[in-house]
Amino acid sequence: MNTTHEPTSTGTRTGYCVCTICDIGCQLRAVSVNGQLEKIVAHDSPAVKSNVCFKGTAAPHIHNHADRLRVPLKRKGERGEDRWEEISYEQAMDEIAERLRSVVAEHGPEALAVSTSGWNTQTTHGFDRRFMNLLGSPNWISGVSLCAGNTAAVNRLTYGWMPFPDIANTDCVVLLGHNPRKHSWTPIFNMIEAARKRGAKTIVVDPRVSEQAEHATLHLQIRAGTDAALLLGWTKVIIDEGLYDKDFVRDWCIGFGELSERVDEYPLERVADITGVDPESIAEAARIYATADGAVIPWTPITDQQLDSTSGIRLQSILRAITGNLDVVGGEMLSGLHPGWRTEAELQLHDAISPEQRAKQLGYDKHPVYTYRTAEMLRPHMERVHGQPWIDQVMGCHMANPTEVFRAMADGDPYPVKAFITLGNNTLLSYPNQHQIHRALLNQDLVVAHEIFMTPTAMLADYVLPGDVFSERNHVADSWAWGNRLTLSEAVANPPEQASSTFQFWTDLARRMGFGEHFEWNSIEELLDHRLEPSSRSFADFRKTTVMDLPVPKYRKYRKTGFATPSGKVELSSSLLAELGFDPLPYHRPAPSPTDEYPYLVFSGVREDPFFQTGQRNVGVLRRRSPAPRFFVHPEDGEREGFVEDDWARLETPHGHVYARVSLQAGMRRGHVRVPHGWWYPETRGNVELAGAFVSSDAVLTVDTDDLLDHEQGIPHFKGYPGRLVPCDPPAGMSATTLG
Ligand SMILES: Nc1nc2c(c(=O)[nH]1)N[C@H]1C(S)=C(S)[C@@H](COP(=O)(O)OP(=O)(O)OC[C@H]3O[C@@H](n4cnc5c(=O)[nH]c(N)nc54)[C@H](O)[C@@H]3O)O[C@H]1N2
Ligand SMILES: Nc1nc2c(c(=O)[nH]1)N[C@H]1C(S)=C(S)[C@@H](COP(=O)(O)OP(=O)(O)OC[C@H]3O[C@@H](n4cnc5c(=O)[nH]c(N)nc54)[C@H](O)[C@@H]3O)O[C@H]1N2
Ligand code: SF4
Ligand SMILES: [Mo]
Repeated sequence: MNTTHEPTSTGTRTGYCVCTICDIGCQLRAVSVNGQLEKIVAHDSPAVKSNVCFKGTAAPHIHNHADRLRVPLKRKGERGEDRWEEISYEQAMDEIAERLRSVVAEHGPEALAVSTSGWNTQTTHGFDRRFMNLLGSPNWISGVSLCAGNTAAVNRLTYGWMPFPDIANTDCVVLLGHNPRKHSWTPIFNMIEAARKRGAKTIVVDPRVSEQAEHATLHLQIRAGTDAALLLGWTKVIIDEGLYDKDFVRDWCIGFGELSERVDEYPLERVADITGVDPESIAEAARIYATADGAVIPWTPITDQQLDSTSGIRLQSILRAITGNLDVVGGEMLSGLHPGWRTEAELQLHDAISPEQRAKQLGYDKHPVYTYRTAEMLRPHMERVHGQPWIDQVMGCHMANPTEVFRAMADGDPYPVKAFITLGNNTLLSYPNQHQIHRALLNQDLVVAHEIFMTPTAMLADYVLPGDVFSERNHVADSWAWGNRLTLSEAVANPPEQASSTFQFWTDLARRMGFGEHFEWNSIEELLDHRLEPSSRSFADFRKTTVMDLPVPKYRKYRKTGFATPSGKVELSSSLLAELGFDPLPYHRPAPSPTDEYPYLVFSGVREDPFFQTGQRNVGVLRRRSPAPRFFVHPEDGEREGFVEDDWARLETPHGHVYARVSLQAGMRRGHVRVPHGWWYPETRGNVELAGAFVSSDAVLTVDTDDLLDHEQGIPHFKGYPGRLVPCDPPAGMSATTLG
């Protein structure tokens, strides 16, 4: 193995690091002593010094954790038994290559699937896709398919780009269930706070009184899962009252007439009925938004996880456009690419995989919106406007559909997928239908996990490779081709024993698989030199001169280039959706309603301040802040079901059940239950199956049958599904210390 790090041996060293504990990527300063991360200190620039949360400052507890994986492990015994043999990195890589070769020989290259969200491994420099494209597999999936990745793909349908909100200059912020807090997406929270102080209005749409709702100009306490209906109502008010930007609509939009007809189907009374919000407040919110001097609807994961997700996301795009907020100060910036930087998409080599293999991508036929199929249709328009054919915004623009991949892994339908590599992603808990994912992993000939801790997913692997962390690798963070900022991240510490980067993993695997000539860089620094080449500077130059590089924004760029859509205009009625056989206009699709048997509307996916997604339950300083998972209900609902604060409950849906403590919260909308994401119990490893992966994970509650997936993308529905709460004892096998 080539070492990818400059060893940092003795003495104290301070560097700029981009934190990857969550996906927002604050730039911090990290101090190491004798090659070990000592502490995180605030940034020295006043502009960003408050962009740090208590997870970021806990980095030394994570990076120096006693449970950090240090050497490659090979499975002993049955899959999932969690018994291991330590082996050398060379042996692990030789054996992985050998097994992958036999899977490909037997089933074809499409039998390899890869899952990575890329945030925490600090991107793979596109090497995962590069490897797969050279091999011939299109089956790359990611947690970003439930997050900003799929949002980016859907935004591109309407105007060819994923916009970034100019919160710093805006007059109005709309938060559709998005709830940045002091310790959750801190930079966005800080920006919203600053905007509020300047007098910007905030509109919060949320079934509960969230932290953001408490300070909002207007809070619409919506019924979960009905955001698309609400936005159809807003659009109708804006059109009926003539509050749209007539010049922009005339000159730059197509399909306004069809859109007007569609929203006529959603008069305020109907929208009020669906959403549970009174008609006056719906209209008032629409007016505030449309008449603001610059307004933004920042990306939200809420509409990424609903039955009519594509419509919900499209409606946000449509509102941005018809109110004249695209690519203007205080509106939504269409940044374009950084001219001095090679994007991941360039490194991914999407022309290396044949069109026939691309068409085998799982999801390509049935749920095509974020697959290669739509990317192929957008290709000439991307090239025309942005100079590159395969731009991959937020990694989400040519993914396979996870549900279809897990089905192929579990049942060989429509063809077998028999090798699975997961990097920095706790796959078992991170998609819907956990039982199917479990069967899928059990049915593989090869599973590799690249991880920093022994997660339930890693326990199901044949080989577990120890990963490095952000304080141990050099990097230039881009903004996933969403924004165009470049940010320095420096190695200040040494990785443990045989831990290494995902860059190294793909390079070493490619060399063993016979296409090493395409992985010619011998270190991350060499690769960074290559990526920075268009600006004629090396990584060493960049590091000497630049902490953060943010090109001066240019506005209304579409006047020169048009939009990157087939018509060159903003497509209010989407020609791409029509060509793919879907409704080209947005609509509301009702989700299953509560019943006598399952009387509550459950919404899952709560992010807790001390943890990122499924991580950090093993980090004492963070776990003590939230020792056990919690269901949140309105006090009246809680009392009716016989609960007092802190009682244990079992939440049951027709598909599964999970356990957590009950918290009574007056701010909850009645009839709703709020459920956290990502819980497992690392401390029960060895005593409870897969360290409690099935005890409290929200992925157990939902399945991904067709009736519960968004049509166009195949996105699962997490926001508003029927369930019931049953009093119970604490889950079996959990000790008092575990449960706090
Ligand atoms: N500490 C911490 N911070 C994080 C993360 C983390 O794991 N931990 N994860 C990061 C990631 S990847 C993401 S995607 C973001 C998510 O960030 P947020 O969007 O802020 O997610 P939540 O904190 O779950 O808050 C979502 C809000 O949406 C409301 N909501 C639920 N269902 C609906 C609905 O159907 N409609 C509407 N309008 N509102 C609804 C909830 O009541 C809640 O207040 O957080 C990021 N920040
Ligand atoms: N059921 C369900 N599924 C969801 C969601 C949900 O609410 N419910 N939310 C969705 C959303 S919004 C998102 S953003 C995705 C998030 O999905 P991911 O970002 O993939 O998050 P995790 O699945 O928690 O996996 C992260 C793993 O990376 C490991 N890790 C951390 N740092 C490093 C590193 O430097 N190197 C390596 N090799 N590994 C590292 C951690 O130990 C952890 O196990 O999940 C999505 N999936
Ligand atoms: S918000 Fe916290 S965890 Fe996320 S990048 Fe910033 S410091 Fe790290
Ligand atoms: Mo996310």
